[in-house]
Amino acid sequence: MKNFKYIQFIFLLILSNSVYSNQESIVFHGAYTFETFEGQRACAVYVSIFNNTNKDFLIESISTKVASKAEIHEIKTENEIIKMKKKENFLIKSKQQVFFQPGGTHLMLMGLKKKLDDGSSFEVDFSLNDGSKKKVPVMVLNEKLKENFIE
Ligand SMILES: [Cu+2]
Repeated sequence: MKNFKYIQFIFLLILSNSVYSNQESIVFHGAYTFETFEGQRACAVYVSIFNNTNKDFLIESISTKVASKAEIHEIKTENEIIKMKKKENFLIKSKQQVFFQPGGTHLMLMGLKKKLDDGSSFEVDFSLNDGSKKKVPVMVLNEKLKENFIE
């Protein structure tokens, strides 16, 4: 019990450092994807974005070393068919929180250059309209966890 409380405290500490104390910035937090199988060419990446600033940001492009192409996709239903559509850019308003998650808006990596292994990680670069670039670590999760995320 004592241990559990301690772990909780540590967790809150990490969370507060990485998200809430960054009052004057835009924070990309908790990015993840699922491990791929040999030969898999594309995968989706999910991330939470916190715009703690007083200005709007536009994500103009994304890139990563592990894939030849990276895009932002939104999910649209047309004639009862679910389709993924590329967004040319993505607006994050001042003080807005955005959650890319399974079943909704996501990053799509295409032309994967290698198999993504459970427990490994890689980086995705977000280019913003103010000229800055955010390097965001992406955790690769076990395939078996997928059913917990997608209903
Ligand atoms: Cu997609």
